[in-house]
Amino acid sequence: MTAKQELNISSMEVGELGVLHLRRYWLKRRLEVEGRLDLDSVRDEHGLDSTLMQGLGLGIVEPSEYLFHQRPTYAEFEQWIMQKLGGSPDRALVERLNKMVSCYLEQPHRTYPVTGAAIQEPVLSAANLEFWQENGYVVLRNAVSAEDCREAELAIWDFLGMDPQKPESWYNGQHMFWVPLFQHPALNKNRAASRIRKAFEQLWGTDDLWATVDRSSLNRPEYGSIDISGPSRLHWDVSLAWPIPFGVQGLLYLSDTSAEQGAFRCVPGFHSRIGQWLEELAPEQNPREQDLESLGPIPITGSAGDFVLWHHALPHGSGRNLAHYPRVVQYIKLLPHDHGIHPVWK
Ligand SMILES: O=C(O)CCC(=O)C(=O)O
Repeated sequence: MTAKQELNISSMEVGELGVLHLRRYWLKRRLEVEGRLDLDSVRDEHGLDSTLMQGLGLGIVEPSEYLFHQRPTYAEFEQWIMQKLGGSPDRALVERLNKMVSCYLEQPHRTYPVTGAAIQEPVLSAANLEFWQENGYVVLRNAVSAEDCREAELAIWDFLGMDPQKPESWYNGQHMFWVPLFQHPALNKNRAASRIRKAFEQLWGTDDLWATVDRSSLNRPEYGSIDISGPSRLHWDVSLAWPIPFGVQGLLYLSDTSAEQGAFRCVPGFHSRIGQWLEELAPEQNPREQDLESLGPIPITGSAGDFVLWHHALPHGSGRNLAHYPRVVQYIKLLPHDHGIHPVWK
């Protein structure tokens, strides 16, 4: 067995970029790759690691892959970050991140959603919020402009080397469903869209949120025997260990999406029933392997620019695309640094 190494860099030690916790994050990934990290000793830093990487505008996937494959020195890691971001993160962002790290380490985590908070310039109406409470999802219409959608959609087509007008180009190459394009001005613009931010603020009950840098997807019409079904099996992205902390996921339709066009699907209202449903399962029954289709999922349709928000306790997944044009989606989530994470994955 490989000896565990002491994690001897504190969150307060900084490098050239002056970002707290970044050096420790780098060392943790390095020790992890080498099988020398005592995971139990750092489990409660998971939210901090993830907020730091999202807050820097890097997301989780690319830094993890880079650190895993390249095993850089810390100076090289900082250089890579600057190259990804097109320069150093600006002063105001570094200050906000450093404040976040200090709060994470020093203050007790809050319970979400915060009730009674007054969010300025709300975008979800009282009827929207009532619908959310009952169904665990809500659609924010016209969250971004048609033009911003089109720019993002074109960036995705371009990245995949496909032509939206030429179906014969859609089935070339390695593409399955997910699109690992993270850094693009059009995608960043949507991540910063004020209507999307406001909707998340209203649901979390705070304006102290960080946007994730997530991938996109292109869900093509079914064709022959090629497996392009993506995450069509209903699932959860959160641990089902009880209690499930509050959490909100979201996706932006970049193309108009009808019910049969592979629309997002979820089981309305299940966030209120999941506790009892889990309790009624026998101990040997894995909740993820039950017949979730029988719970009654419905497709959530939308026009380009509409944004779907759903409670992460809803079983959800994409639909099969039985129409003629791909469904194109950008995933966007905003969350507080101290959002709850159950320590046990179930
Ligand atoms: O793209 C979709 O419709 C579903 C996405 C999904 O399953 C997920 O984000 O976990």
